[in-house]
Amino acid sequence: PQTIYLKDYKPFGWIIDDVHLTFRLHPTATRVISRIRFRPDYDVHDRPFMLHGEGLKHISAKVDGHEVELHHVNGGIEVDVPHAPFNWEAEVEINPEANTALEGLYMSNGMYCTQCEAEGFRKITWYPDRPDVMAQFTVRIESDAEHTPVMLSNGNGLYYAQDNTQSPAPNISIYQDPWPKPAYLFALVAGDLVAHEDKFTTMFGREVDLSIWVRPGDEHKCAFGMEALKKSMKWDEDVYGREYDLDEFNIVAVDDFNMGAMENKGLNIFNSSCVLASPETSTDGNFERIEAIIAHEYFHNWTGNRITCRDWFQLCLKEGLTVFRDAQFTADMRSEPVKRIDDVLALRARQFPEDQGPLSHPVRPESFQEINNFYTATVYEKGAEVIGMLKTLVGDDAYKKALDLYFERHDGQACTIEDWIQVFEDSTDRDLGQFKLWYTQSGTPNVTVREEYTDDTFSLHFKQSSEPTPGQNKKLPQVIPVAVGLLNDNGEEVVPTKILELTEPEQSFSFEGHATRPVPSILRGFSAPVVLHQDIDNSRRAFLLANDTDPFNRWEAGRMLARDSLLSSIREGNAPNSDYLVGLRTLLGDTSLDPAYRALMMGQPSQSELAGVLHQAGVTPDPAAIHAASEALRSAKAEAFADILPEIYAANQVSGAYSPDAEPAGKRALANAALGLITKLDGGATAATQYAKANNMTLQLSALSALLDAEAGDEALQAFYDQWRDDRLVIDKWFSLQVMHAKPEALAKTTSRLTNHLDFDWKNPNRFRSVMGMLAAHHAGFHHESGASYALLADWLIKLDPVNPQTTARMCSAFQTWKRYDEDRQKLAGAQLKRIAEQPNLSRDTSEMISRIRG
Ligand code: DPP
Ligand code: ZN
Repeated sequence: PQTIYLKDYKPFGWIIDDVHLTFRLHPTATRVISRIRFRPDYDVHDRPFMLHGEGLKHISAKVDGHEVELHHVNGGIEVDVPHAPFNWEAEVEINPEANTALEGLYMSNGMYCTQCEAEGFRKITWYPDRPDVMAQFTVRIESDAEHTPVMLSNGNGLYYAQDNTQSPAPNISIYQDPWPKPAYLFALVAGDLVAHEDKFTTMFGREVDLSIWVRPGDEHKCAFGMEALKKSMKWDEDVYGREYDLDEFNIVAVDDFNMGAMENKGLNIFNSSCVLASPETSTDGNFERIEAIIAHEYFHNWTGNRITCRDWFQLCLKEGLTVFRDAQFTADMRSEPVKRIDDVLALRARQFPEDQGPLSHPVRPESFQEINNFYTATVYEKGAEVIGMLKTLVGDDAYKKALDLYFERHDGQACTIEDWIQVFEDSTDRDLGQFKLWYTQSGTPNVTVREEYTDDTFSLHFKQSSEPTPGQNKKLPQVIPVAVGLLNDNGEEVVPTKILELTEPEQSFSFEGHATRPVPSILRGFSAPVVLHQDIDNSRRAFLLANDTDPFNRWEAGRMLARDSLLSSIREGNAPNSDYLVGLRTLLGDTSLDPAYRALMMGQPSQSELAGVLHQAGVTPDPAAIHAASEALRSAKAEAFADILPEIYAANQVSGAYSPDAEPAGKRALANAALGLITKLDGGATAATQYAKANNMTLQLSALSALLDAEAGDEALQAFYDQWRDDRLVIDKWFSLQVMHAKPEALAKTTSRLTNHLDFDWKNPNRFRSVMGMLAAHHAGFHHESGASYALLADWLIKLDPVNPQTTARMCSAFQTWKRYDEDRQKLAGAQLKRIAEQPNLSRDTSEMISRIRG
């Protein structure tokens, strides 16, 4: 496959005045007629005229009314055209039903839908399918009346009617999008859908019709999403001054979808798992995620759609910023510290392993073979961290000024990271040259700090360094904002949070006038995505756990105690650390603390996180030992807290009607964390009672999970299946839970059995992920010494690749950590990677992933 480089970027050479598309829908033979007005971009129009296209059955192509010859080139066609404005008219045929890759126009449960990001539009018609070509679209959809009463596209609906001059009479729908957009934001939906409707009046008085479109039967799962949408619209006005810009806003739920959701202009398409919600079928976690994703896609209307990316290397321009914005939104709607901790947990679970392994790449990559492989934790989550650091460095007011300038200067444009940084330089007079390394340099920086106290002066001596990563051997020092506060022996804050700016490989900062030695709290709020190395003992951590005035670092102190306890039992067989157990006990009993926060405190580092920490420290992780130590710590906590757990459980029961708000959800989270430990003591008795009484999915699922943990879940598992067999999203959970709770040695067998279940519809990405994603996430079982799970996953990747390359390639990252482990495991995993690599006709997506992972 061909590698594409950022440095080779060239503009298209032509400008599009407008695009008219007509779709004559048919499940196996849809006709797409395009009429496009092109004119030369006189600065750059010396190249051949090239249009993308993939898998199109060509019918005709005309330039100014005359049929033209197509010269097929890699990825599309070249055509001889005049060096002057001209009209392009083409007709192609496509087969939505055969489109199992779910890119372009495809069918899901009898409904037509599209996914065009990143390069799906080229599977619909000949077009310059690149984000820097922006145009106004008018779309006419024609279809058989019976099966597709609802037909939607981007922008505003202009016309809907049945054409009785034809027989049978087709439905006709016309949409016009007044805002120029790149093709990746194109969308079309047609099917038998019903709407949950509402209205929103914008800050300047525009009345917007809002609809969430679902299959008949799902109407009762839309209300929460609609509220989330209205909150998002209001928040973007209040916080960023951004108004919605069309007369309608449509969301459609689709069962077969590769990603979470897609921000198509005025017509967002959602994986049904990311929009449909009801108390009976969705957990608190589902509700929170749905609220965040609706916000995310809505916020893209300005950060992504009105201002888009010049090329796909700039993906973080829209994704990093939009993730950052949705995180701000969630923090405002719910709890800021809890959201921050959740985000750091996710960053460490997904981005750190990526950045510390063979898939490491900069937030703005410099080359790719398949762009779909770069919708990564690094681009999204580290991309958002970079924006958070920028805001920390320039301050809130300057951030706001810079964003106003960004919207004013670049509205309607396709931009680069250079444009983004320029806006901050112009509005703050700061040189951000070194800061830009966050976009271009891959790898997670290490920051080491040493403390010194002499003559009333307290000093912090920092060092920063980064390991080599693929393609980048030498690293330059980065700008690292380190938020620091100082406490006295009584736990009072003597120096409030201050931002230290690290720019050198080694740098010191002093605090004068401290008659007694202060205790520093470093990297407050996780002010930079780095690994902090601090040589401090357990008693210091216990002090910070008890006293830190920064809620993130207080949680982090407990986390580090848990981590060190686990590492010392893995490496030296030591019993759980008493500083941790004592400190945590005090905290759990502190009812002045938010229950959601206390629930987070009860967690401990995941097994794969521990494996990563050991690997970074030069120790080969043993998955079985890590598993044993993790279980032992949980049991030790259960015993140590046996007397307080029932009270915590009882005090955090929520009565009355279900609400997914932060407060009751936090209580349920704490009660359920307590239930997990109680189950270690009572063998599942409390969980069984909760299961029997549960009237919402949060309680039902956590009870089932506890029962499975106690190996007392068979009956409940069957009951759960019988109750929910007709609800796809709940059955996904049923599959996942069984994989998650398998014993390490039985994981491959359990998973294999589940793949033979009648409901294992492996072509549905959600179902595939609910099983295979959990297999990969089961650390001790996936890395079991038998290698059985490696082989099973490889079998399924090989099977899925010809059907759906994108979902296959995404799942390959399960193998990204394979070189952490011992030689025997490396041999087993390596053999499976080789087997995948040697498949004939492997997709570009999967072949790129496997070759990067093999290194
Ligand atoms: N652009 C989508 C999102 O991140 C993913 N395709 O919202
Ligand atoms: Zn996004």
